[in-house]
Amino acid sequence: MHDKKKILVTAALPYANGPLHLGHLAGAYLTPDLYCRFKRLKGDDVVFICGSDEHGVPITIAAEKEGVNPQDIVDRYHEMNKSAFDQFGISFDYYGRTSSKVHRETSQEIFTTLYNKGFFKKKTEKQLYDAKKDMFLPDRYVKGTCPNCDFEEAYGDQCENCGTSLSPTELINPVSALSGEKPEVKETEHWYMPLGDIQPKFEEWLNTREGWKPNVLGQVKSWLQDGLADRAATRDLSWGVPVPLDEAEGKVLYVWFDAPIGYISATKEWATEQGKPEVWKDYWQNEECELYHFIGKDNIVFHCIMFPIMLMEHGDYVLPKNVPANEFLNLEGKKLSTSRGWAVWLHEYLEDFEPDLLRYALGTTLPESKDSDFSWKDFQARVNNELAAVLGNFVFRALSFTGKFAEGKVPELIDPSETDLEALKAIQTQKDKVSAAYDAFKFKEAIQESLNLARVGNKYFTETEPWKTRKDNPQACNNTLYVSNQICAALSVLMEPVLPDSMKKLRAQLGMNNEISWDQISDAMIPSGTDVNAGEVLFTKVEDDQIEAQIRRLEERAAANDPASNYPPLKDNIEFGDFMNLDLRAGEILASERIPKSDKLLKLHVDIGIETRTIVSGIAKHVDESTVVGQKVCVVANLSPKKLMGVESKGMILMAEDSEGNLKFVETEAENGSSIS
Ligand code: B3M
Ligand code: ZN
Repeated sequence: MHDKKKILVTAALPYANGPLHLGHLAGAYLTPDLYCRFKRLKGDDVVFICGSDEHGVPITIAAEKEGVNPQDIVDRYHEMNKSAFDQFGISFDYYGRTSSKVHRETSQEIFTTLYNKGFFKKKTEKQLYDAKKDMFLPDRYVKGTCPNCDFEEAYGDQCENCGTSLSPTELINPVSALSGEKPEVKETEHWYMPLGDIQPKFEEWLNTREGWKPNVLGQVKSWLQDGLADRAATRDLSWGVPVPLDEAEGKVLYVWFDAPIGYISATKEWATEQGKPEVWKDYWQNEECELYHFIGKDNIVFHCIMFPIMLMEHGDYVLPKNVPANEFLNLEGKKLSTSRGWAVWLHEYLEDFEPDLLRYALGTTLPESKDSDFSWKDFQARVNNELAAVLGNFVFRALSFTGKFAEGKVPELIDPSETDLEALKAIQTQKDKVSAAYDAFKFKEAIQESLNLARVGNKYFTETEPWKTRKDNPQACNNTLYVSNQICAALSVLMEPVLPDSMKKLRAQLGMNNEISWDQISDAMIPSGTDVNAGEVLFTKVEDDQIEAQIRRLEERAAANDPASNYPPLKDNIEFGDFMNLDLRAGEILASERIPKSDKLLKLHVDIGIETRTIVSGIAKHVDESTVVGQKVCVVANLSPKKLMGVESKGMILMAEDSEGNLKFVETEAENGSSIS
């Protein structure tokens, strides 16, 4: 037995501003769950922490979009996300939320300690301000052109096109995301973390870390190479943890200052829930405790640099032993995008398939060291060719054969052959390989090596031909069944981290209880004489039409979210002559009056060069009546006159309809009377 280690695992706190999708699961939640399940099996003392990130601009912007309070948004998505994780078997010990009282107090305490140590630099500086909304515009409240790559939709904190981290004042042509107005520049005061000053000390610490993934170290080194810049720990916002300083009225902590502290506050709440309120210190304030942050690559700078520096300067907390960040998961070859509807939502997935299938399919395609791709066809192939054809098939062959030809009991092993012994030896070999892979954060490898034991089992079963030996050499047949049952039992623990529900079913078939451990994996796990039963098959094949339905749903939603789809489809071609029959003229509105009893119609006098016409136009709801006089327009001049609400209309004014149904004039610079063709 190895010593029981204290292991504290955190998974990035998802913003409670929308539902979770596949990318979340593959990025930051499945891997720590695999790790924790493995470590628990090893007998380590594991605490697995996550929760909702309920502050920051992503939350307030979501609230503004829906016209509700930020609290309504976080309440809704906190519950929804907590439940989705639960259904996928993500085995958090505690799922907290950063709007809790404990979190507010913990964040304020950490800020105050750092403040008293003289950590922060107070700066007066110019920031963008929306005069119409009367508020400063930090982070995502401003959009504009990226100074690095000219992308026009860059946010004030980051350009999503080139990845550069930005500050709002760096944006070219900034506009307020709230009002669309050009922001003003106004002075304000903030407390900055002087990360650059701590850089030498930080680098010394970083050099003591071992086994960090190259994709993580690469990003960290590049930040360090550029030199760490000061970063504000406070914001001019009303939603968040209030800055605990009298002179900071109306300011809150920067969301990336308070969110990682959420790991600590959630651990405190977990300890209280255990009835041992002080026990959180055994993890956070214990040099022997191993702390691991599991995140996606966009969170690397915060977890690998900023949060460690905060904790280092505070002095009372452990620093991470490793931050095994994943890269991104794409979907069907394209970048996931919630706004464009290119995502598979977890709650939707659960309507159609078992959680274990996705855990396996994602576990074998994880973006561990580079971006990877999830496709529904690959999902089907993983389920059918690996789970059903290899694992499920082996288990079914072994157990149904035992049922039919050994009275449903694990037989005795007597005079085993070389082949029997080889197969039994594979249990230990695969156990060691899987264990080493988990310890090295190589999750795909761990899962593949686990499945390899079932491959060994299938090959062995085929080679030893129990359907033949049962007639001419019954003991050889019994030996095959003994060995196969031991392999099934080993698999039921080996594959437990990735397939918790199915392996529980398998153990029930094998007459095993659920108090399992890694050490228990051996070549003699279930004694001869144990009753086993084949029961239901563990995995059923996914059919083509099920996969086609998923792909269709994805494409339909993407099409519905595509702005181009809101325009009417193009009409059929016409002949040149048909077009030439139209008499289109440049004109100008000279006068406008409302038509009584109509909220749509305007009676317009339009100068079309040759004459002045009366035209009735259904645009009253779309134009500003005070500015229509003097408006240059295009007119269909040879339309047969028509009476509308008692007024004869001679012609039509061309209007363009946008994707939301708003009408705008088609303007022209040509002099009145000019023929348009
Ligand atoms: N909520 C960002 C994200 O969801 C942020 C993570 C916080 S972890 C302390 O990607
Ligand atoms: Zn850019």
